[in-house]
Amino acid sequence: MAATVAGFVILGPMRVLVTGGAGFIGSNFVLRARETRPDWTLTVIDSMTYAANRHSLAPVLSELGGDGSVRLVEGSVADAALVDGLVADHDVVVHFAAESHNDNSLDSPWPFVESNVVGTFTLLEAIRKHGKRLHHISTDEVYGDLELDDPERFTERTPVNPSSPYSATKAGADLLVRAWIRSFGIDATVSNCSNNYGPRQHVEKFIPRQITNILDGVKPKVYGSGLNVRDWIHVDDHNDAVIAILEQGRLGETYLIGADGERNNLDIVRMLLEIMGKPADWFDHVDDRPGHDLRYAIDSSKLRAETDWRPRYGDVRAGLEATVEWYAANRDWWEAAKVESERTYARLGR
Ligand code: TDX
Repeated sequence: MAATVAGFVILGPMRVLVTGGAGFIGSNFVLRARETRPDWTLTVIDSMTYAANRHSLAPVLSELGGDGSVRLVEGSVADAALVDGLVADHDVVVHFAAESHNDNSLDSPWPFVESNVVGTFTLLEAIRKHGKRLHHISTDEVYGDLELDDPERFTERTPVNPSSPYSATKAGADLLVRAWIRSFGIDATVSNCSNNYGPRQHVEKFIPRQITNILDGVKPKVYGSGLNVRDWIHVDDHNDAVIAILEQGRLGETYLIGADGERNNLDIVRMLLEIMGKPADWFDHVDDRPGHDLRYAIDSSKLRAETDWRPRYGDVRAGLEATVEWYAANRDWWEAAKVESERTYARLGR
């Protein structure tokens, strides 16, 4: 059995398999890597559920008029035969594929167990068999939540304490990766990031839901009091951190990614209303999400000490302005999904 080798990884030209690469963070990763690491060969595997959109990859897919630099394979990470063949043909796997929406996990938990737990297990077995490098993408939600006035933030040493079916399956996946590192010596790293925002995020999520509501002349919908705090990071900052971990991180380690962007939901809605020229009180309070986590907050000192990564979007407001512009300019990308998503919210009463 191979032992885990701790040390800095220097990667030359390499073949990268991106799971979930047609989803929000994964597609932005592909476009960002295309721009900043032009010598990488990129393949996407994506099950193309409602949360994926092939138009997010238009600049790199020949069938959509792009440069044809990326191959998109439609299939599930829980499909062992498909995953085995793809992993064998690549050097590195960056594992974004996951069911990720808390509200859906409360409504219907099984797809979360299948994609997040069984999918990660399937990938780990292929990584182990072929001796490839894995970077596993996860979330700060695995740590549970913090009180609003707690001076502490999450660190790599915080015990996992998930609240929802979604975060429980992500915690389960993270623990599988750690066990495969310890027991089988696979070459892997893990990152847990705070809430992402930016272009190409599904309209079911908080920020794009409110932006597209306002664009449609509908008031933003705030769950409960709106005092819940999230630690916002622009998706490009997240993906730059993933690339930094791939190139400079230590094998076997977990890194927390965050950009010191703590804001409560009311602050974000008021910022969007101001950017979009609406009165500050032009929103509705709706029923709260069951078990709604109060606050997430990330201490990313380890990542900053061990890599040269620094966030480029220090200012959440500037990032939101750019995001509003993107949704205003890309109605075709979101309009159909918006109808579906609001139908689900109407059924849930939120
Ligand atoms: O309409 C809404 N109104 C509202 O007040 C929606 C959709 C959400 N909210 C609140 C709930 C949360 O406090 O906004 C906050 C953010 O909600 P989501 O966008 O659903 O994100 P969250 O539940 O915080 O989880 C997100 O961050 C961690 C991602 O969806 C996860 O995939 C990630 O792991």
